[in-house]
Amino acid sequence: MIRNYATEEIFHRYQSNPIISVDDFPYMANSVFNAGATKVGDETILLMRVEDRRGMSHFTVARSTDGISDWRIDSQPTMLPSPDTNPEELWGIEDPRITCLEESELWAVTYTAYSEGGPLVSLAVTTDFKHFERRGPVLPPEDKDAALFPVQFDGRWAMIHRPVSAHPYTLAHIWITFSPDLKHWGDHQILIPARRGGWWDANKVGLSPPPLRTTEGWLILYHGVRTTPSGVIYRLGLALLDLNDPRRLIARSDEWVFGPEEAYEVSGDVDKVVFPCGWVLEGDEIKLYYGAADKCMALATANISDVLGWLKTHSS
Ligand code: BMA
Repeated sequence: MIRNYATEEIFHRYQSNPIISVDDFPYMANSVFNAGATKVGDETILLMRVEDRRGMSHFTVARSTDGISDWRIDSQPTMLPSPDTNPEELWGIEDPRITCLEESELWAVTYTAYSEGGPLVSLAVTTDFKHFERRGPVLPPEDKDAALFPVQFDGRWAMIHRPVSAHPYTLAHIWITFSPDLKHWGDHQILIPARRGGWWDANKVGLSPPPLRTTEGWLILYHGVRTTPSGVIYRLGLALLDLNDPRRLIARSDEWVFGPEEAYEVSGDVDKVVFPCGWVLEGDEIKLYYGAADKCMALATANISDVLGWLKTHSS
């Protein structure tokens, strides 16, 4: 079989990466990574996961006019875990994904709440990224890597997520589920299965940033977790879903499109990890915000038509 091997990189790292590290912080913390991202007016907002020096995570907002530099970081944590009111947040809150719900002008934040029963998916909404209204846990443990679509499909919200089964032979696949009210979820099905064997995304995959609407379909960036004798490697691949029926997978890349290479991605609290939870599309340019080695925040950019073109020629 003749196939196309990639000849050039599609995502380009910002030359002054990392864009934010704990050295930039107004208070002491262990690490800042895996931020959700969105635009509010002219500003880019990063809702960053910050791990404190006890090992527990909370969220802090950073704002920038160009989405690249001069980040203004809230002087105190913006959203702390609240185990008194929300026991599922006992060991912290992690990896927020932001979706602007278009009809309501409400931002939905899906995040991992680290409960005594394991990590689960929680939902909060905000209008200003200062105050957050918790809607509580929406999917039980173990489940992570969830994000909503910005629009409804036939009157129902859709959410992508990644449950993990306790069954030893079951792989960790990406799933999709639907809800009439953002509270009750059903019609669960596998959306992007983990591959098997020697693939870069064998055994465990998860959604990275929320789905991005393009003329060709919903663009998905997902991570594949490769287990090696020296630890895991988190890399990223692309997929495309049907615009009207997001259960339909139109394309999926065979190669990974982005992986850890630079020193700040290869060495940190967890080595060899690139983990984006947010991206912003402005004109033709995607700005991809990713956690690097569970230690700092970095930026890469890509042209949307290059990304879609690459996916067409690198789909299995
Ligand atoms: C995943 C998540 C991420 C983390 C990644 C690599 O399971 O917990 O928050 O960045 O592992 O450690």
